[in-house]
Amino acid sequence: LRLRAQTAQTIGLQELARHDRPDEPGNVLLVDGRASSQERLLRALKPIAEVSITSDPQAALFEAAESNFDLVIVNANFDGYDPLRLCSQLRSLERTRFIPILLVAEQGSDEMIVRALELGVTDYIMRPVDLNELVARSLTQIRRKHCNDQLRASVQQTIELAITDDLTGLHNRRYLDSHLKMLTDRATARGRPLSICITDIDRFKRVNDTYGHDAGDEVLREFASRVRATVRGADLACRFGGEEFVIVMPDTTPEMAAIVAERLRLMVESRGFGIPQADTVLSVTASLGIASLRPEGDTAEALLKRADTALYQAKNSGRNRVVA
Ligand code: GH3
Ligand code: MG
Ligand code: MG
Ligand code: MG
Repeated sequence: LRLRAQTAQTIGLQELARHDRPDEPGNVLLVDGRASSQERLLRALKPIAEVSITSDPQAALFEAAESNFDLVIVNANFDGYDPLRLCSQLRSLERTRFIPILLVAEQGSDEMIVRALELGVTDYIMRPVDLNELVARSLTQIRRKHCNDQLRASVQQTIELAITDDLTGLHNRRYLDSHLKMLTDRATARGRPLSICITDIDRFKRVNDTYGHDAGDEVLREFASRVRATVRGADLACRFGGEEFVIVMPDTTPEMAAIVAERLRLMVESRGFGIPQADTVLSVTASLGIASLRPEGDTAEALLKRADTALYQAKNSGRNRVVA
């Protein structure tokens, strides 16, 4: 009878392995203090997942933060170590908080299971472990993790699309509108400087009129890439509309902003813009207006307005220059 039961169990596992694989193989981290159970669980999980094994909970946390696991199985069989500590650490780290945790618990440890569920452990299974159950519960978690990953990625992608300018890949005006106030409020609260620069390509209409709209687009893309090369990581660069761009520079004094703007002006002027469509290289210049946050009290709108007025002056006083 025992033999038959074992055979049935083995067949059951193989069936599961064959017909019930997750669409992609799962990545499982098995944290288990005992070599004998490590071996047994590994054999059951192998057909459905890539399995990494460790008996050291601290190493487990490290590994989980480094790799992309779909499931962490924590076997509560450590001498003198509370496995819920690892579970709670996994839940609190940014890089591991979405990984499902399957706890393997001792019979009669109801209290521990309740605490585990409270701190965010996803599921549990009792010892002695029924391997079919282990595989079934693991598969459920791996599938759900894959679904959640896809969902998160597509939400992320949707957000990216909504805040990105298609043509240049810079942020768009919607993003600027929603972030400028936040950045100026934060600078004011912390007593930090903040400057912005508005730049507009000179006589851009001529590019379109002479070489066509596609050539104009090419100039916009190249211009954006020079903007990108000019700004720091903390700066926010966006296409404000048409051939107008805005750079928000936190922690930047008026003097520093003038240097950045002048650097961008030179970067545009000093090297021609290649237009493959027209097989030509164009000289392009831009005018720039800068303004800085007034510490005594200011608004995002007023700041933008002052930069825009400065830009207008740059245009009126001959273009290809920076006005503060
Ligand atoms: P100024 O020096 O005074 O700025 O002159 P300008 O010709 O650059 O300014 P104007 O505002 O008269 O013209 C801007 C042009 O930018 C007009 C419009 O057709 C063009 N434009 C706006 N958006 C796009 C775009 O996405 N692609 C292309 N190719 N052109 C665009
Ligand atoms: Mg204009
Ligand atoms: Mg222009
Ligand atoms: Mg314009």
